[in-house]
Amino acid sequence: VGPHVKSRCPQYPGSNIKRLSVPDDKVDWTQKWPEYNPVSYTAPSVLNNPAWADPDIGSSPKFNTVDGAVDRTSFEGSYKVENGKPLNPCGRTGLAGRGLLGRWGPNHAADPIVTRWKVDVKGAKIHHSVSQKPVLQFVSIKRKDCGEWAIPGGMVDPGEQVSLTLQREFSEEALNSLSSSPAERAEIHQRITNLFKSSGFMVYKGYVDDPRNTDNSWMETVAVNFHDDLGNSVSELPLEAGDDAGQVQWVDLDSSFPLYANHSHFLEIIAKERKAHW
Ligand code: RP5
Ligand code: MG
Ligand code: MG
Repeated sequence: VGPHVKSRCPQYPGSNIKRLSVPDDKVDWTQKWPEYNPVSYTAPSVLNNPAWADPDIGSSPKFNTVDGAVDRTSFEGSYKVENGKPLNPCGRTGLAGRGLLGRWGPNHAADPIVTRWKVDVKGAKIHHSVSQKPVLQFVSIKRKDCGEWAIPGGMVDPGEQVSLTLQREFSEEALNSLSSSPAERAEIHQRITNLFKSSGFMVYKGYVDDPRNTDNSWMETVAVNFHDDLGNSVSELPLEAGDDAGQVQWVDLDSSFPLYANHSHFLEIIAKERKAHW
C-alpha cells in the first residue's frame, strides 16, 4: 500500500475547511518540511464535549496505553507524541486538530463484513464472465454523511469487546435494530448471534485511510469476515438501513466498485482468501 490518499482529501468532510496539499513524497514525517504549518480544525460537534470525545485541553490523555476504558494503543505500533499531540503514524494529512474525530490519536472502530455467494434462481453459484471465478456479495451500507457505499462499521465503545461492536454495528446499520420493537430486536439478536458467534475470518487490523483523519487523530479498525457459505443464515435476514446508514444492500465484490476509505482493500483480501472474483 502506498501513502494515505483519502486522509489528504482537499476538502475536509462536513466543513468548509481546506487541507494543506501534501505531496506524496512529503507524507512521511521523516521528510524535512520546516515550513509545514497546517491549519488546525476540530468540529463543533467534538468541542461540545460529547461523551465519545476527549476534552479539548487539560487532563492529558495517556497515549500508547489503555487509558481507563479508552484504548489509546495503535495497531501500527508506538506513535510519537509531539508538543502533547499524537502524530498520525501514516504521516502528514495537511490538517491539525481532531476534525470530526473524538479522540486524540487512534479512534478504534470495527468493520463486520458479511458475505455470501451470488447465486442464480436454482441456487447455483454465478461465475464472473471475465475472471470465470464465483462472485461473492457483501452487505454494504450507503453512509449518510458522505453518500459513499461502505462496510457497516462503527466505533468501539470504551471497554467494549470488539466482537460485540461487530455484531452491534451490523444490527444497527444493516438491520435497523435501534428502531425495532423489543420483540423484533430479540429476534434480530437471536438470528445474528448464530452467525457472529463463529470467530469469523480476521481480515485486517490497523490504520484506516479515512477522510476524517488528521495529523493528530485517525481511524483504526478490526475488520472481520462472517461468511454465510450455504446462503441460509444471514442471507435470509431482511436488510433495513438504520442509524448512520441511509441505504443497505448486497453488493458484488468487484475491484471496480468504489467504496469509502480503504474498505475496498479489505474486500480484496476476502476475495483472494475465498478464491472469488475480484
Ligand atoms: C471507518 O469509519 C471504519 O472503517 C468504519 O467503517 C467507520 C466507523 O466510523 P462511523 O461509521 O461510526 O462514522 O474508518
Ligand atoms: Mg454505527
Ligand atoms: Mg458506522
